Amino acid sequence: MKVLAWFLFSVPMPSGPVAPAPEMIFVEAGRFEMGNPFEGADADERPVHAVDLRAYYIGRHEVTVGQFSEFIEDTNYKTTAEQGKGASVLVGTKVETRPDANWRNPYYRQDDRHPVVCVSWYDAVEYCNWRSRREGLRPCYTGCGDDVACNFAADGYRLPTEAEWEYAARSRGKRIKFAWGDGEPVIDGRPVGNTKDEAAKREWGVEKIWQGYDDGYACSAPVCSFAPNELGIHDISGNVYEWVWDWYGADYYATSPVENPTGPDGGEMRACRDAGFGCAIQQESVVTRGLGKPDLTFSWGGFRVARSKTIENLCLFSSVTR
Ligand SMILES: [Ca+2]
Ligand SMILES: [Ca+2]
Repeated sequence: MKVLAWFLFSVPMPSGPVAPAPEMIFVEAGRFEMGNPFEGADADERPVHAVDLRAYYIGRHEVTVGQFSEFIEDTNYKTTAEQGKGASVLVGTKVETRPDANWRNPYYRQDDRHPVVCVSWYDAVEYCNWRSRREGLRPCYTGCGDDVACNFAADGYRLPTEAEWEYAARSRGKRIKFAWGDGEPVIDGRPVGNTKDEAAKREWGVEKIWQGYDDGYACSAPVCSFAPNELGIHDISGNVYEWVWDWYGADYYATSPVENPTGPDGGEMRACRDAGFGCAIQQESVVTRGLGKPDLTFSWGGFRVARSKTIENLCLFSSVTR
């Protein structure tokens, strides 16, 4: 278990031109062994257990600053950080909570192609519902605060479940540690992931890095800067942490249903996956579980979207999925 150091609003129907839909990757249905089969696994990553998933779609990349700014411009939504909470940011070798930190001001340079960060789980859910309405789809989420419900039969956007995230990150459940395989993030001599690397050491002076590996980015990288995994999904290892739908349950793997698990019925923490650029990725593999309070906001955490495979969206995605 890697503890991450630490209400929904009614969004009006959008008006104006419809922005391009997020690029989605089709993930075929299948069964896999979810959990950490490797030596040194944390207790919450065991037992390894069978999971059957129906087919779904997942974002080709993390939601970007450009995509998120369309949501804000359309709704005037105030993110959790902008409501006065601020966000945790990297200041030298330290993590500090700064009241003026938010997705517009993560304390490092970003442009529209970078993944949006400093967004809470609540912000991610609101984005999903807005995106659904924007495209005339049925929103998946109802309710507010800790009583949000997800309709997985809806054709709109939602967060992936923890199982969906892991299955996609492992290229349909392969026994691998990282999206690129088991070794260092280099394929054909080229870096394939934004990790806590030599660039981070140069920028911040931090020592616990992937020694000798240099991806060129001390903070976030533009999405799709590195090669995707076998399914065509970018940055599912590296760049930023990603919120998923599930409440976090430390012992959930022991009781998880086999068919399409969606996490515990309640809790205090939401699960998140992957490793941000600020984390030592050797300890943050595709089977490692993360968690945080749903109002947690930090400058190395964002999200990607998913959609259920429904009859309605089969045709819609035929030209943008593989
Ligand atoms: Ca890096
Ligand atoms: Ca990521």
